[in-house]
Amino acid sequence: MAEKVYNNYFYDEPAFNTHDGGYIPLEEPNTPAMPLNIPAALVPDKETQTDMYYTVTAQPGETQLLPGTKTKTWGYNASLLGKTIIFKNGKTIHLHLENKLPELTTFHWHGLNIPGPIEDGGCHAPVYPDSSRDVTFKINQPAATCWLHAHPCPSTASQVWHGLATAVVIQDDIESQLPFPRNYGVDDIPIILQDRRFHADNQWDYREDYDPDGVQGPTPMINGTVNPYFDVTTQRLRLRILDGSNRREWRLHFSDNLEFTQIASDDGILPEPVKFTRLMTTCAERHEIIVDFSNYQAGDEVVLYSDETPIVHFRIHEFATDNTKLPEHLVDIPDPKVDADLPVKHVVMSGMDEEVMMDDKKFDMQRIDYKMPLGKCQLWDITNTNDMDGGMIHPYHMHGTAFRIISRNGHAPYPNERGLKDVVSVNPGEHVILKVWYDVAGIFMYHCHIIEHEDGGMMAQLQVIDPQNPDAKYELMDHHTLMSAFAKERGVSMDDLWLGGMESYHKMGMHM
Ligand SMILES: [Cu+2]
Repeated sequence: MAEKVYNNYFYDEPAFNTHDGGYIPLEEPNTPAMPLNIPAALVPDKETQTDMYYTVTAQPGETQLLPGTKTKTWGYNASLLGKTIIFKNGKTIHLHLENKLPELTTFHWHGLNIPGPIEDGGCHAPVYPDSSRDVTFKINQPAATCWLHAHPCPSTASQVWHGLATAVVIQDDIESQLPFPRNYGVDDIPIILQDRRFHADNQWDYREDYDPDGVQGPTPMINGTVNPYFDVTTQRLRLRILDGSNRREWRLHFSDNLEFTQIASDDGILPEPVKFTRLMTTCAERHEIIVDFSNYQAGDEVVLYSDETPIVHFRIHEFATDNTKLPEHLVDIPDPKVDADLPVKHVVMSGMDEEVMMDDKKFDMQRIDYKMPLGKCQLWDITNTNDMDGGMIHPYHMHGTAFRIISRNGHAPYPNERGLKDVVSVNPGEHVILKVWYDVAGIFMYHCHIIEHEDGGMMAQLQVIDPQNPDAKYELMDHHTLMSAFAKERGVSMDDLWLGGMESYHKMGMHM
């Protein structure tokens, strides 16, 4: 039987972001081709049999993105984005988190099953300028491509836009036995998809570009490179694709309709490899794919597109023949039994622009919206009620866990959604049923990952309660404290403070 190759984008076409009035199409940069930036792996301060120690520094810098003046950017241990951080499953991680930026930030470990709200690094764990925070947690999850990004409410979107996002790779003994390319930088590379608008003197201007439905720019920026090419020296190439954009959906396909194979989703390897010619990714999702260039030869070029815009040029060089075949079954996926005592939990994402809400409320840092017990599995029904002009797709994300997708409007999930996920994009009018369980206790956020929507209040938080310690107390920050700190750091009064998400509350007559 011929293997199935999927060649559509699955999502509801009328809800693609291209139909939004504020949509900004990508444009092919009119600048010289540059080698794709491959972030170096961050070197641990120390590593033992059981522990890994890292210093992660959020810092300002300047990056040569276009010819001429460098762009002012932010990054982690780098001027833009960051070094790739490697964690090994089973090890205890000790992080020294430093902030060299002019304003407060947080270090959110997107995709890690670690306690919240402090280790998780959401809005309750600020690190102020010229100060640091130390956190320790144990990695207890399968190999995956996760990421680190800033998460200070309500300025997450602006800080990610300035460059605070980098890949986090979890390694384990199961992945290392599978026949995947894993020579980092050679045949195993991150592909961080972002888009920016360059203003006068090659600078970014978040406020000028602000859109409450998500900031976009016309220039594709891949791993912090404009107009990149990559030199292919192996027959098979593994791409760890991360949609690190604030708003943009990427509809990916290669020249010649080249087939590729997805091997992993957000939080781990898929049960079976899935073949595609087209793949749509929405904000914060990860897709690991293997591309096989056996039909090409030295001197050829294969182009990765999003819609009609070329975004990465793969220049083919001599390579050794590689006859590796992937097994039909890759890994087993955990599938806990739903606890009969827990009712279905409903979550509704509603509104667009400033009206965005979750369960008819805007986010409040001091409010616990839901409680669930540690270690028990519950069905969550996630709905998107948008119905204006085709509506828009909201990528729903949960901190501190990975979930399984059970169904979309009663139908099977998409073929590449059978593994562990922490982001699921929900079409307008759709009910997506998830199996949700937590292996760690604490307070966790859940929200739309169009980052301006989360800053604008399409976010809530749950407390996962450990029955051994039901009265655990958590110190929660509040918006006012964080906003006062931002105002002080910028030397402005509270009345003159501008942070993207604030307008979404003010225009709805709400306080943060
Ligand atoms: Cu949204």
